[in-house]
Amino acid sequence: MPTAVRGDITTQQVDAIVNAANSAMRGGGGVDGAIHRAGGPAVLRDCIDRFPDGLPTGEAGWTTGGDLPSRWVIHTVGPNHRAGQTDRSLLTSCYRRSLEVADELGARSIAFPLISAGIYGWPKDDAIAAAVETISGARTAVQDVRIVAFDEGTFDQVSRRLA
Ligand code: AR6
Repeated sequence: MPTAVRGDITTQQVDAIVNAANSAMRGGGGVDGAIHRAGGPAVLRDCIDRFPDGLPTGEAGWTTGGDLPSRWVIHTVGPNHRAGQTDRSLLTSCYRRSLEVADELGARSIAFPLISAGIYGWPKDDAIAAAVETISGARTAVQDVRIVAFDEGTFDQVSRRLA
């Protein structure tokens, strides 16, 4: 079962944090911008080296964490609900694939933001349900899985869903 945490994902003391990236994998706004700012240029360099053609929606891949407390950033591309990508299996795939990448890396702790729930406009309640269901149902060796909520209201919603 995941745990709910309130705060900024870039300060989490975990092996890997997950980035809600876009297919181009060259940075952006929201949590993506915060992660690139805190991780420094090594994160972008690694994105360019490892993902010259970007990453498809629903997929996940890793880079260094650069200057972050986390050793790795696992980048995943959520569906853009606002642009009409409403296939929920793409959203659940982001959580499943990120945990698979974490297992390949040997990560023991990971922190997720609410993928697609910001700029990509996935309805918050369902974004939380998708995160909790998929993480809870996944077979993974990761022992500490956190869902990081940026604001108090979202933290309360995630906590209620986990109760
Ligand atoms: N820590 C934790 N959560 C955060 C933080 C933070 N520092 N900053 C934002 N959130 P979003 P998306 C929350 O928009 O919807 C970018 O431009 C935020 O409140 O970051 O998947 C990418 O490059 C929301 O609940 O990601 C893509 O183009 C959640 O993180 C696009 O945005 C996700 O919001 C991806 O949009």
